[in-house]
Amino acid sequence: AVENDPEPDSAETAQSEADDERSETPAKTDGSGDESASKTDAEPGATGTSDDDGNTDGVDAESKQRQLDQVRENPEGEHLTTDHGIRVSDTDNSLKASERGPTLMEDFHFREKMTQFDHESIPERVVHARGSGAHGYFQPYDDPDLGEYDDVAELTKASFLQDPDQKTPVFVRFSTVVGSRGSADTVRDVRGFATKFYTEEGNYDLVANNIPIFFIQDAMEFPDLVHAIKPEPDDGMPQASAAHDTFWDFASLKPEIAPMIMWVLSGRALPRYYRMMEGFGVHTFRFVNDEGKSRFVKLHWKPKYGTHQLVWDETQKLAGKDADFNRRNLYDAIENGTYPEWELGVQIVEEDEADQFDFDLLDPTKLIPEEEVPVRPLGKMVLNETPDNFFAETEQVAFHPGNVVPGIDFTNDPLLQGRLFSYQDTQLNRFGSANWDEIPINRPIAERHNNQRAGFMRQEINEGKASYKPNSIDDDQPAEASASEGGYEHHAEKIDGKKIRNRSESFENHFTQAKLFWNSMTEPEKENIVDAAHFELGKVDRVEIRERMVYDIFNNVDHEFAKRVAEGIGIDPPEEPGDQHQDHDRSSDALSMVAGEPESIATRKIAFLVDDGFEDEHLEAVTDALEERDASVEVVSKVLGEKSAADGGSVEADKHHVASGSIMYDAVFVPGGNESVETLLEQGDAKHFVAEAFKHKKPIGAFGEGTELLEAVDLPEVEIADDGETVVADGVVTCRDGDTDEFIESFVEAIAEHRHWDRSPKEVPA
Ligand code: HDD
Repeated sequence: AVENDPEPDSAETAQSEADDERSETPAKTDGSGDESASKTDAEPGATGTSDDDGNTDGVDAESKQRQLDQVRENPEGEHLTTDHGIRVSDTDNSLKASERGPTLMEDFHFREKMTQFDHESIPERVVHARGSGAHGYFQPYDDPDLGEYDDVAELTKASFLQDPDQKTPVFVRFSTVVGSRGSADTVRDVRGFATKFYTEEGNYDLVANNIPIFFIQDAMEFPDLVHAIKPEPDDGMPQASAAHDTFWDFASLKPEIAPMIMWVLSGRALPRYYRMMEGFGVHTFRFVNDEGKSRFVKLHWKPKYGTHQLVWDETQKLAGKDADFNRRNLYDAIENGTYPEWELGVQIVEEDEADQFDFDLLDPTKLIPEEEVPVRPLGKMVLNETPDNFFAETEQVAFHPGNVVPGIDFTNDPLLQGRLFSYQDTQLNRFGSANWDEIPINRPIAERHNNQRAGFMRQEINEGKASYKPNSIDDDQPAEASASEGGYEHHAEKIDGKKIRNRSESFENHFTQAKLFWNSMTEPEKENIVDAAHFELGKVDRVEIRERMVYDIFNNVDHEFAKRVAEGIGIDPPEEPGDQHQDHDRSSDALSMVAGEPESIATRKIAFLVDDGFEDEHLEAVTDALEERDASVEVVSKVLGEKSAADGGSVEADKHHVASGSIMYDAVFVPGGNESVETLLEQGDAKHFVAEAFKHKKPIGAFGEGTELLEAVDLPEVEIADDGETVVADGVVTCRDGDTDEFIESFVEAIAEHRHWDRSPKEVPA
């Protein structure tokens, strides 16, 4: 094979380049040149990479990428080889005893290729199987607004939260919970939001969700919850959905689930994009400072581009037209340079103030209203790089809430305590080895030295004779680290009690916060919750389960809500409120996704409906205005190809109707042009596009003859412009023959609203 080599030196060159890179980026040294330096004589956590911006000791935004570079493989310009490096001359024909004879055992290439293939699937995650991930960095703010606290160091000693000049690499995986690996992205479900911070003090995993509370209070119940919500065990149905008897049977018998059910029936369970959802650590954790002082904290991610939702009808259509909708948007956003971004914030509660709430801080079914304890910003996270290989990175990344760094500690939340066991255990099932932490995506950047040095698929070659402590043979190395040397010390909480299998009385009030959530919703959001309950319970065959949900759960949340649900699912509405109902009118604005101010239109995607003969001037003016504001435009037409403008220019259609739909866009615009609009008027798809956008409460704009398409669709109670004035009606912005600037200003305002929730589109067929 070497004789036929087109570039005889290429393999050698690639190898020596890789070696050069390796020697430039010593990911496993402490930078001192003295590779034998132990934690005892190194600064805590020092890993010794310095970046181009002059970041000194410790990690920088690129540290993880440099580490991953060492295992990246690129076949460009190379020959095909076996796993053992033997060049392959023919990968299509097995070795046979004569042309039409049997395949020979001796064919090592056939056997290797087939064995690899037969073994290439690993168990999917038992929950959160469907997901997508990206790389990025976290950076503390320069001057965070911490209220009565002076600085972050007063709160926690965690080093990655301190220095605004230091960027810590992260890998984030978003997921749905219930569906299998190949299920659709847009189902009604909680979303996982798991972040691995590769800090200089070791990996910190913040394994969060997009909902701030959980279904159950004790990890002991987790297998029951998951068995109930997963496809039913006899027929394996339904996929990726709670809408079936076993889930609602369980829910109707577990009043502690009430607050979470309200969130899951709301738009929070239908995030518009991953980059437009909040994240929550859920449990109360501890921040611990240098002096050992501990405070309770709740961790929050707040998205830069706002918290937004899809609507139910849209999610179902998307599941068919683009099952990868959220995954695709994550990749597109990063590749277009509009990087997803979140702010990490923290609610802080002094230990001696923990009793001020009417719930227990250790109860994971409760949240602290943001109006009572503000969320203090600590820093920002930016995702700016998509993985090179889905399996190696997104599938093999493995999180564990037990991965914490000094300055972050646990509480006795019984759900958290159980998670601290479950994640390590589940990784053993997924990887078949305790060495899952050695896989490149899971490897810390911080140095690792210990006496664990065997097991399946061990990668490291540990030097030295003694793999035990204490030892005299290897000078008792590696040495334990004191707290001042970066050693993790658990917060010394005083515990005094009887061993007991019970639940605290302070965990008992299940309905106050469910009612708080209901009270905080706007009327359109309430309507969505009621519609969702109709769908979910409408799929439940057993009447007694539907009745229990309405009478025992919803009627204790809110009497009116229970009646509205009952009406849609063939149950007699309850006559009186439930005996545990909490008659309060407290609310929290932070819980609504609709209340609040409109935002910028940056990163929104607007469809332009166009055919031959469109008015170029309208298209250009509106495109420029939207792009100036960092929104993007796609031209949608009946068929792909070039569309000619009335005045001779042209534009290329980005999408055609069969493969797209209004569901993939944030807003729609119809420019003028006699011929173009006449063609659109003959297309059911174009009319459907507008009607559907209206039904989903999206902003719609039309200029010149484009307004005729809107008239033809007959949008209920919507005034359409018929002269030079721009008319704005419920997010529908039209102008027949006037000033484009005025039209654009109104259209941009309508897009900023995201959706026009007060519209009632129920009579629109789409
Ligand atoms: Fe969990 C995965 C988040 C409760 C047991 N969980 C998993 C993932 C996320 C969460 C985001 C996906 C990680 C990834 O992308 O690889 N889980 C949560 C949150 C919870 C929670 C926010 C409540 C506050 N989980 C929870 C409990 C248990 C588990 C109570 C068990 C006692 N979770 C698991 C697991 C998974 C998992 C079985 C499956 C795959 C994995 O861990 O790595 O161990």
